[in-house]
Amino acid sequence: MSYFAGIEPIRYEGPESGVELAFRHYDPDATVGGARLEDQLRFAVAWWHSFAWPGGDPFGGQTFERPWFGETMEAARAKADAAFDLFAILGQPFFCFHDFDIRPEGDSFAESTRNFEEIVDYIGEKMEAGGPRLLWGTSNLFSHRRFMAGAATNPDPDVFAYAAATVKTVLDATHRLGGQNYVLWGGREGYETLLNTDLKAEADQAGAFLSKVVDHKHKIGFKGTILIEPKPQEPTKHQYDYDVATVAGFLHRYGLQDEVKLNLEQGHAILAGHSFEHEIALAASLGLFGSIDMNRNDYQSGWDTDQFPDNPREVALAYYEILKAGGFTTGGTNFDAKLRRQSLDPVDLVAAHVGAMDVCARGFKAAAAMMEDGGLEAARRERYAGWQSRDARRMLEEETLDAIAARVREQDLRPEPRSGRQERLENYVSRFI
Ligand code: XLS
Ligand code: NI
Ligand code: NI
Repeated sequence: MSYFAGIEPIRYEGPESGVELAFRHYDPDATVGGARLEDQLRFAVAWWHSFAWPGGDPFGGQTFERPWFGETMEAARAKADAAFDLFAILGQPFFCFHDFDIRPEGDSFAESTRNFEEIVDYIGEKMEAGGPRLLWGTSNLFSHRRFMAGAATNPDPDVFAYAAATVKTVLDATHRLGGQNYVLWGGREGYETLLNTDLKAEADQAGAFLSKVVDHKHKIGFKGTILIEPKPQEPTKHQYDYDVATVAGFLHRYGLQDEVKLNLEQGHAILAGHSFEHEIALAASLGLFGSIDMNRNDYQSGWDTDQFPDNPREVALAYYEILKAGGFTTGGTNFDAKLRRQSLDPVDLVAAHVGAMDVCARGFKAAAAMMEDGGLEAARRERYAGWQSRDARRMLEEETLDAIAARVREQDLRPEPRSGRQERLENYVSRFI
């Protein structure tokens, strides 16, 4: 019997619905911003938090009792069955996984790989039977103790090799399953103490590793996007892929800026001291925007708490930047989010996703309406209008400091400060939420 027995597929019922488990804003077939909402948002369920996470925290272990827990192939298949049962209830178009989430660890690389391939085939059959598609695959290069000092950036070359072999296997499987992207989140690529760390050596190792991943992608003909997911700290004290700006610098340093894009997570942006929309806008302005993990952090705790989104305004501002960047191509909205550890019931897992999908739909509609209205862009254009003048263009392209100084004196320039109109723009946004 299904773990989710008794829970019907969720339907769109409109904003006034009194039914607890219903979509009030997410109507997959509605046209919003010129396309179907389902195709705009491209929701994905994350295998790890939803099906593999036992509910532990630093002070206590497992709280969830899922019938599929256990390190056997039988348990792994039962987990996949439960996952596809949840997918059928939610009707979302995508899911994501790490190798580690779907297969039991073996005694050797060869055995882990055998386990993995067998489950990948099992999942592939379920996908063919009408399940959702794979938004991205990824390798877990951080949970096993062999990776405690990093994967690509490990001081031990054998760990680098083990990690490279793992990524090859998982990238191949992602390709086989028709995955749209392959994600590399930094895991333990970072350091705990500078006292034992060679920054230059570790950066060069990471650059070489990523270049090999890109080469392999081309070799096998994978058409998806390779994505790096920035995060400033946790698990290591200092993660190398700190934020968008840091990763952009890294990609340019190793000549990978045209090969790799970014998967941005709301909670990671907050940990880095940025807003989510800042990270999206910056990535877009650098041509690096790829995909998002739409899970928030608790603003007080300073941890990557991975909660489901619940704030339409924040979500709207994020989607506004995504729409400005032209919307998703291979990317989508992954819920890298976990329940709170007291949320024990099967229905909690359903409700968490339903609420999150609805908040995103609501925010997205607001963002699309703002785009269509064009008020923010008109204000922005007006603010920068002076740069359209011939003098301004010539100054950027030709004039030396000497020439500029002479012109300022000659034209007796006296720049007049103008209002930035922040409150009026905030009020404007509020009209759409
Ligand atoms: C951890 C990351 C991780 C990646 C996938 O903080 O968000 O879950 O998304 O490895
Ligand atoms: Ni995270
Ligand atoms: Ni993530």
